Amino acid sequence: GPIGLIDSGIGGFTVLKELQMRLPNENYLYFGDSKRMPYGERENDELIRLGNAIIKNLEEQGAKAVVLACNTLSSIISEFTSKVPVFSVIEAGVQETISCRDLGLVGLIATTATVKNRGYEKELDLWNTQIEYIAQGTHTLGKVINDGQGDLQILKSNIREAVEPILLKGLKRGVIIEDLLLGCTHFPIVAGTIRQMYPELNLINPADGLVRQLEKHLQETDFFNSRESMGTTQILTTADYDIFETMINELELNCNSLEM
Ligand code: DGN
Repeated sequence: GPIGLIDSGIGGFTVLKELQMRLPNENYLYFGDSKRMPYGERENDELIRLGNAIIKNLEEQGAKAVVLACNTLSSIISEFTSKVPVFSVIEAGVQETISCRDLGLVGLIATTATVKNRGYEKELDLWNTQIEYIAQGTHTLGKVINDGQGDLQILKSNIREAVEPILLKGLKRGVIIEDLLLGCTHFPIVAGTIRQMYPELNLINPADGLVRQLEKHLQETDFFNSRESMGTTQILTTADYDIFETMINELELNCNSLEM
């Protein structure tokens, strides 16, 4: 069966991209719930209902594993029930953080819901580190990116509004923040712009850790797809067909079908 991925829109494409590059023989089934974008502004009880319904749908289509390619959903992962293993970008993001450094302050930008749910902090607590996240939620950046980024100045001011408070909080504690975790899967799409604005920051993308985790899981179970041929990718979305099509081309994703 395929590996299922879930996001509220095109954000999960940044995870799909890494997966396709590193595990090209697998089949993928991507569910983008663009109609209900942004998840980051929704209440948990609604997110639980939406997430469980999509997981069930992917399972019914034969998914052998589900990747929550959305930090907002990952921040409430314990609320989901599934028959197959569920992978979280937050767990992967924390492991990526730990592989970057073992102490100090790390900047984190995410949706308002991810920050409110303390998704990253709770996961980090499970590890014995002296790392602390300085988190800043953004109401708008994910949506701006999902809508096609629009005007560059608007994009930049959204990025600035999210990043500046983190740098300031660091300075108030006498620390120059060096690492910034992109805690929403939409953000790596504009990593180039963030890098251009803040060349001194090392950007952490949870997708890198997620690919490693999933690869390990597939190797340890009998689910590893050892065939030689390229896998297939099916993409489903509940809205914004044109934006999906544009981003598939822009990110050069392998896509066998796009349906709405
Ligand atoms: N891409 C999702 C995330 O990683 O949190 C949510 C984006 C959104 O719904 N604003």
